[in-house]
Amino acid sequence: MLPLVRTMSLFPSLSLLLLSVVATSYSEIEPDENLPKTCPVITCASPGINGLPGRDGRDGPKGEKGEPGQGLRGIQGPPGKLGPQGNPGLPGIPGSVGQKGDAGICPKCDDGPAVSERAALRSELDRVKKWLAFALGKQVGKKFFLTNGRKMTFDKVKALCTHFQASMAIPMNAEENKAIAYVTKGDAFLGITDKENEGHFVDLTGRPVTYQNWNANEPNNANSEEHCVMILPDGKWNDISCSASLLAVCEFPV
Ligand code: MFB
Ligand code: CA
Repeated sequence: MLPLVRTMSLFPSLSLLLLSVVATSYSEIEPDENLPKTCPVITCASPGINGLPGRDGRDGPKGEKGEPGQGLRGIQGPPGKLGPQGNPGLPGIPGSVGQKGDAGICPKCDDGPAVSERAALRSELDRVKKWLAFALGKQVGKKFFLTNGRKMTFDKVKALCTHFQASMAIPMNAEENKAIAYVTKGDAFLGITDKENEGHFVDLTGRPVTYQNWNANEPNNANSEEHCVMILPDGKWNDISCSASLLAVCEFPV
């Protein structure tokens, strides 16, 4: 059975007839008070043209974050301003040895001993050193230990060695200790004390002494007044009063 609208579009005269029938039928009907007041309008025609666009709707919910854009990178900006000066660098490696210079001119050198005379003086000095080593002293490495054979207090030994541009003897190891005992045959002051801090023995510069060679039961600080150190004939050490009178022995740089 074809739908009504379709039938009517196929037979326009029929559609007029039908319309007139519908209109007549409605005009003869008395409105029933009880019936709802509606007015069905049946319009049968070809579809109308589209209406105007509706008003914009409300904004929808915020969308997901998009992928980074593929736009072109910006052009490189200008160089930044100069930074603060850096710290001085480490010293460079030493340069190579330069060429030998020309012979120097020394206007006063002519007054001094000639080159040959200087050589003679050096060998004489070496000979004197050997005499001292034979008689009173002993060399170990760069130290020459010498005694003047006299006894005196600690402070006087210290002053005597300083006067001769030397230092009181301070053995740094067993070999030096043995040389000092050999030169003095014992009973000599060493340049070591615990005056500043009882029981803490230091050299004349205040540095703790690493090499020590104490006799049995020493140091004992007898009578609480033994703050200097002496070397015994066998090379052992004993703490002793600084006012004792003992041999002077100094160490000279070779
Ligand atoms: C002590 C010694 C002290 C004195 C005393 C005569 O040793 O520790 O320094 O030399 O002898 C027993
Ligand atoms: Ca002692």
